[in-house]
Amino acid sequence: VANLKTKWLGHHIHYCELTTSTNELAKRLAGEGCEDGLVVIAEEQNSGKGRLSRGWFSPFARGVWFSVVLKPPFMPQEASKCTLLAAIAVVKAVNKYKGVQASIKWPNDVLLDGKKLVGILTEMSAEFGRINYIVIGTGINVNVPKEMVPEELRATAVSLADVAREPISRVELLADVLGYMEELYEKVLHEGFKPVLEEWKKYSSTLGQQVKVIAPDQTYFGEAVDIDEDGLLMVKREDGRIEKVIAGDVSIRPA
Ligand code: BT5
Repeated sequence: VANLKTKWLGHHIHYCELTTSTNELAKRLAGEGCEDGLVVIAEEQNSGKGRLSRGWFSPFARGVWFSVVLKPPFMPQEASKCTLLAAIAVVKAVNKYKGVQASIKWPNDVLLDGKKLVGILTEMSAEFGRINYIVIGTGINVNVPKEMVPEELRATAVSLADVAREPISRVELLADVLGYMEELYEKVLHEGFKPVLEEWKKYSSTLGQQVKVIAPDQTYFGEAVDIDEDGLLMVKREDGRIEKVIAGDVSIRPA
């Protein structure tokens, strides 16, 4: 990757033109004992994954579809916070382009003009209370022409090129994201997640919003007031009670 300024992240790259899902490939390579900081990139995924067995549309050469393998020393329950870390890294990188002001929708979306620009999927393998590895998969729509976007996504998906007022190099963008990821990850290793969670709040479009929380067992309205030290969203319900929302089983919508 040209322009890469990291000390270690992405110094080993596994590149392919086509794969099912870079997360699946990264998990396989991690299982075979690949190095910490391996980055798996594909020009195209024919079975890109979202959360809860949803899909991720990943057409050839139109986005940055990649996964990072990390072997962090922290507890398995901390792993999900890496999604927040990745989101900050992407927002910082894309916001350098003229005309672009993206923000983070808790927990794993980066939005631009209220539409989904990026999706992040963090997966983990742990054993005996320790992390073997985590895989952070990130998909950034760079230049997916409207007519190429599947009908059902047209109203909700956006590409960087739809908004940016300058050309975008996918390689430079990736190098930038990896640079920020490494910086944030090293901060976590030295100082814990606290400073990163604080930084996350600066880029969040969720906090302060009236939201509708759709959980499997209940639906309610409230105001997203904060995230706690575990990265859970804190929602103040109309009766004043604070509800902690766990990512994965809920959908958050502006109320
Ligand atoms: C996500 O899931 O947003 C996580 C997506 C992670 C994708 C990356 S790409 C590299 C790595 N390898 C993988 O296989 N995955 C990761 P979720 O919050 O469940 O959102 C999925 C939903 O987003 C889908 O059901 C669609 O509605 C929508 N969607 C699918 N493709 C999209 C796209 N390209 N742009 C915007 N929205 C999309």
